[in-house]
Amino acid sequence: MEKKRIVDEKSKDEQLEMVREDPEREFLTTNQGVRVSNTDISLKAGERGPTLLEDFHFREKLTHFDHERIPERVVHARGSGAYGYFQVYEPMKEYTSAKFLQDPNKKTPVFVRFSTVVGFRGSADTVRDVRGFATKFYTEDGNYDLVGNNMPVFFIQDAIKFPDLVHAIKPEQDNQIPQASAAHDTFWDFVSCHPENAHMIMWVLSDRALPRSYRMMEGFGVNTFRFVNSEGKGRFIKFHWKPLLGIHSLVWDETQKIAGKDPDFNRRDLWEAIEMGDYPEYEFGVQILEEEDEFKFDFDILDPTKIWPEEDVPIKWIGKMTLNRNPDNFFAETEQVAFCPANVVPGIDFSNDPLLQGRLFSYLDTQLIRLGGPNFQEIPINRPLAPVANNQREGYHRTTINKGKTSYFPNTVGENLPRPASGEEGGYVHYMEKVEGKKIRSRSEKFKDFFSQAKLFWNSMSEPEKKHIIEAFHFEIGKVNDKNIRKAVVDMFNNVDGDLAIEIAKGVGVPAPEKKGGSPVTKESPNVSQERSERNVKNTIKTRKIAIIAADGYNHNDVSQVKQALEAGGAKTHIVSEHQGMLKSSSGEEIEVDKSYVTTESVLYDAVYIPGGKENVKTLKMQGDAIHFVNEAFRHCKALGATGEGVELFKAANLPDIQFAGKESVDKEIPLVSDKGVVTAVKEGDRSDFNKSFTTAIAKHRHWDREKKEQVPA
Ligand code: HDE
Repeated sequence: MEKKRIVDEKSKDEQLEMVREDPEREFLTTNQGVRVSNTDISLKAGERGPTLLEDFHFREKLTHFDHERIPERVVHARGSGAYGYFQVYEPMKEYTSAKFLQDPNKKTPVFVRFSTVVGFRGSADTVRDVRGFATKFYTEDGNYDLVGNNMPVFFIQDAIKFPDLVHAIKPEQDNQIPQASAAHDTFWDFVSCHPENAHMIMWVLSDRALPRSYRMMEGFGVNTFRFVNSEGKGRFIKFHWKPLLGIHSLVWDETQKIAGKDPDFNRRDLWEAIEMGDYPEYEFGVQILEEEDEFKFDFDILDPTKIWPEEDVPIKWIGKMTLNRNPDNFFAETEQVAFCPANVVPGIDFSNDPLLQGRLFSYLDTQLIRLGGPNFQEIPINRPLAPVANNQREGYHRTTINKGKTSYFPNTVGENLPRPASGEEGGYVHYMEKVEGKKIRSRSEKFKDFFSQAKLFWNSMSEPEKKHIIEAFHFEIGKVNDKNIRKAVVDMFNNVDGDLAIEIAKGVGVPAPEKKGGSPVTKESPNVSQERSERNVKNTIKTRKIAIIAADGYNHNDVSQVKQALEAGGAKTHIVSEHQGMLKSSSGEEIEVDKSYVTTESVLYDAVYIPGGKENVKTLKMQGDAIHFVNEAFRHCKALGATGEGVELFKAANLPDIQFAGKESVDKEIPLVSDKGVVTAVKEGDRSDFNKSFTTAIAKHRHWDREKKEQVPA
């Protein structure tokens, strides 16, 4: 029954209907199935008397409640999940025997959990952090978990350092401050003591740490794995997820405001998109490396602080994942799901990446305590679709009722079943890697190059991205109280790029390094930049949110044409006004307000549009909230559009250095202007040209060329 549910594609309404029709749902019962006659008033000795111990319903209700919480994940505590399916494009037989990677007609069910790493379960979504991107494939060979992140490298090279890293980045020991943030002394103390962090820090301080949406971020397996084909030939691989909506981020000021205005921003975005049928899609890619090429690179391919630059090892896009169903119950599914990098299927194997090796131990270990014992695989979300048969028995919360006398192998009593499967029968056969070596606590020489790829990353950034990284350093290091730590960080990054170190030093009150340093690497890898990446799709407004700010007297012709065009492009629009209720247009039509200034904010939208209408704009000009809306969206480099008298609001907002449509001289009028993402049109009537320009401006996502306009009062 539960297995069926995972692949169940019934609509919400159909499911509700099923619930209503279920006769067993009608009456409230105790856990023993006894119908309850009153659940609002406890049993008492007299109307004003004490509560009686014999009120078994009261005691059961409270006891269950008292035990509702389970430990949250030690990292990645805050997450959101979704169901979907995966399909491969063509058989991958040459590289792997994994069955779910063979048949393009086959849909393999998946469950994905996205997460932040550092914050506790109740923290905000838009903090600067790595995002987890964990996928459970319910394959016919058993469950395969790809437990990845939205950044392709990691802080440390060996899992034995993980407790130190996490202790340093979590809130400080004495006062539990700060929440969900790296910007404090202990973390940067850790960083300055571990130069191997340098590359990952560049990613964490980049815009990658501020995703606009889980639907618009990449995913990476990070560690090096292996594909093994049916002949037993192995190849090294790295996994990639590419979002089909492109890779987009928020800006820092915006993330901080959203953390207060809507701490569930990313969670809500994922939920709503799926509810509305805008199913997130990601292509699945692999970088494949022949074993004979293992030592061909100037980095060690087992080092998780290094990428395999795509210029050296291209990505092969081999399939697509679609997320099309929200969970029914957050706790049962998203909270109780247990991912583990050791959950592999035949055809996928491990490498000796020392971070991966440690991860193989850690996940099961933590789940034994988090989910209360060794039987958590029986929880529906964790149960494989493939049949399970073994001799493991008993333990807390056992639900399987095993039949028969035997729980050992081999046996003569139970027909010697279940028995191990050979490779031909689908048994998992570990890759026969030759391993030889002295027991030693050491890493190979190439692991010691900490700065070359941090420099490669820096070289690959666009100018706005570089600026954002420097600003992120100013915030993060600026929050560090101990000046010695601030100085140590500056000196550490002097090994990456001398100019970067000078820029960091300027903002954090410590002297620049005495001698300008820097790695000699000049190579670039444009796809590590979001802005320069060929995967950063900028030709669609699908699922973008646009605020239409209006008041009574708005121009109905403007609103209906613009709204229709945006929605035809797949965007969502909200009418925003001073209060909820109805607005009356200049020609008498009415429109319903979706959000008021009290219930929303410009930071929750991708673009803002102001329609014409004399009275409309007269009112808006008097509303500080409307002006602030425009200013703030401008400051965050979002597309802004106005038609007719709406342009006057932009003028009133003093948007710096922007050309507007309208009269240029007494006898010359420019009907439409698109300037740095600010699109304005005058003249009544057809809005199709405006719609085209505005749509293009929104699709660009952000207009960095006006970012230096810090004089905007928002
Ligand atoms: Fe994890 N990690 N991790 N991690 N990780 C956990 O497992 C750990 C690492 C990742 O949505 C924990 O069940 C060690 C890299 C994700 O449920 C824990 C090391 C990557 C999730 C754990 C790493 C990840 C986790 C906490 C070696 C990207 C959330 C709760 C340094 C490839 C999965 C749990 C979900 C969760 C250990 C490093 C991704 C403690 C020892 C690298 C997405 O077991």
